[in-house]
Amino acid sequence: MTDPKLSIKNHPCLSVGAHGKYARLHLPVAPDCNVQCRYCVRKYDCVNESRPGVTSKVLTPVEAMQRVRVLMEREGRRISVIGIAGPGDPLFNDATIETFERIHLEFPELILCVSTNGLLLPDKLGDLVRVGVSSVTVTISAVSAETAERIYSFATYGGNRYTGAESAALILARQWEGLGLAIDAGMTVKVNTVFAPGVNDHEIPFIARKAGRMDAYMMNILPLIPQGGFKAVRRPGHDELIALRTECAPYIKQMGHCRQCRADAFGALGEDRDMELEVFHSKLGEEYCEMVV
Ligand code: CLF
Ligand code: SF4
Repeated sequence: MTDPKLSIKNHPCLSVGAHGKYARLHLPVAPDCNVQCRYCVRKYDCVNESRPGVTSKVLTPVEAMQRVRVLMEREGRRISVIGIAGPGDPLFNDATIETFERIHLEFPELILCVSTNGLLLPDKLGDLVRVGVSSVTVTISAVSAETAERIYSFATYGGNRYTGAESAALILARQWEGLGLAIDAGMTVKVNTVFAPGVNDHEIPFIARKAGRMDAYMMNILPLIPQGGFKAVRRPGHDELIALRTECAPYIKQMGHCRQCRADAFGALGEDRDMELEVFHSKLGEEYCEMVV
């Protein structure tokens, strides 16, 4: 695992000082998801971490590794973090651990970062530690099962499908357990919370307080992108987002520079190179590499 101090200092999401200086590369190797958030339209990237856009082209671990090699060769000094953030839940896809393992063997200096809905975090934590992941984001948008039930419609776990109150309670329990275990394992843990006005705003300060008490490093409150079953819920305005972050700030450090980037994003935050089509020839091989980065 990367030195925890460096994994914060050089991480463009965790450090305001690093966000204009260092780039992160997201590898879209995780298409499947084990829960259904009601605001998620599955043809897009996971909106717990990303904004909807052109669907990411899913890469295999081998293709992901080629992308890492090409970009490290081209601008390695600027890249500090490799993240896996979808398009589904990274921990529900075996390709995630395999990809991290390959990267860690070849580029041990890179900070490895994963974003998850948390359902599988207690089960996969040992694998994440083994392959060198030092930074974890868990999306937690409720503290009560009633509110969680309004957010999630089902969960698949251990071969069973859970719905209603049962799935809400399962998801919440696993999220908080995973968060605590990841902190105990020495990881830097960020909580992402989707702010859906009228649905969970009253619980967000409680999430902040609980996560702060457990020593999570940072909270990122993301404004809802209204779609799917949440189409009728409005997107919160800038002022109410700032007010909520201010209310939560005494409990846990707040992130204010998130760009809700895509599962295949590349560049410094806000650079928006993820929206460009970059076509180039790999210096490393003969293969022609067409990438959306
Ligand atoms: Fe990616 Fe997320 Fe890691 Fe950053 S993004 S997996 S913590 S390396 Fe960053 Fe993008 Fe916001 Fe995420 S700006 S959506 S917070
Ligand atoms: Fe969609 Fe992400 Fe929720 Fe899965 S965890 S349903 S991909 S928003």
